[in-house]
Amino acid sequence: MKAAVVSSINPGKVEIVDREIPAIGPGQALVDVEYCGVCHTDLHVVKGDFGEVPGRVPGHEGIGIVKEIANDVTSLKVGDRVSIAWFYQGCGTCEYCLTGRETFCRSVKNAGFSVDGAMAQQCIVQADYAVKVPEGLDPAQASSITCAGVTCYKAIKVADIKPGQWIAIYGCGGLGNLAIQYAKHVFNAKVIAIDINDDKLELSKEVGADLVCNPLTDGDAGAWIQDKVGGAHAAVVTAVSKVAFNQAVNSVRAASKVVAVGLPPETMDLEIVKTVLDGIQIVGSLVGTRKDLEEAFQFGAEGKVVPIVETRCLHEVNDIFEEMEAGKINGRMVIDMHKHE
Ligand code: 8ID
Ligand code: ZN
Repeated sequence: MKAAVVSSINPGKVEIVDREIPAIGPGQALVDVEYCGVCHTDLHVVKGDFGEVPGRVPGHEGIGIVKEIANDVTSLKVGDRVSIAWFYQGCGTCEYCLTGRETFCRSVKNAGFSVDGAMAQQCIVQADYAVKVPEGLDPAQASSITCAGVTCYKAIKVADIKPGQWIAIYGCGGLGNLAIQYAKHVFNAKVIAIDINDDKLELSKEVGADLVCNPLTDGDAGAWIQDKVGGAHAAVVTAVSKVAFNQAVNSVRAASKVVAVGLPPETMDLEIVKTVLDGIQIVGSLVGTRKDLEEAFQFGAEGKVVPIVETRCLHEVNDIFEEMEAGKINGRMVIDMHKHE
């Protein structure tokens, strides 16, 4: 099978190689990958931002069809369409797994980082952890919900936003445009979109943002939001820059949450007095559980959330990373495993 693997000689790049189709073990299934979205997390992985993983197959926005199951598998059957997500497997027995917080399992496996992911023609999944794609959801669009969508859906849950309240979404890229859609069309919030690229803000308006702010031309987004709406009731930060995290803290009302989602390898500044006097809560949010993904898929199937995707070939992964780094992608680039140009 063809697979993209993290290069051991070209830093920050993948190589396309021929690999043996992996053999399934107990509890596992082999999936013929149809689509795999390219998430900014893949770029972090390939660049070694979370530790070097040469030879690893990246990809955690995978969608494919089950081709083979192990004898003991009862949760999937051949022909099912399933996802290959960052949350690949938990231990199933620890305090996190048992209390609905399975993504924080200390022995978690992550597709495309600690185990091989979906940027390959075939991929192994842990049957009980592969979430099924509902009827009526386009598989290329489903790939985008497998990480970007569910992550934003979960982050907005964590933000505790109520209908009619203002939520600020920092970073309107692959994740952010879906955060806007979930916030607006699922949680019935009013949305302020913040990005440093005007084309991202144009798209944000198209997908439902009520207000848009470009800090490069409108000035500090924190002050801008305080001025326009008296502060947001919550902020979700998907931007890959500490600047956005700092502005987010200044953009919320007292006793509000700032939900950190983006993963820039930096530290944010946090004014202690403001944090205390304003009762600001800053909380990290990591992808979503299997149940969150099931729900996030369903909103996609109902058309409340429509991922914006463009299909590409497997050999274009490095080009996609360059476009991502340059901020040129609107929505998500999705590798179509059956496309060869
Ligand atoms: O579970 C999680 N927490 C999770 C899941 C998936 C992805 C976290 N992530 C992380 C990724 O690893 C990455 O660090 O979220 C971040 C965003 O991923 P993405 O949406 O896939 O990346 P993108 O498509 O490149 O979008 C980033 C956007 O941020 C904007 C860019 O213009 C782009 O639209 N941005 C930047 I960079 N600096 C900004 C700033 N200062 C900014 N927007 C506003 N202010
Ligand atoms: Zn991701």
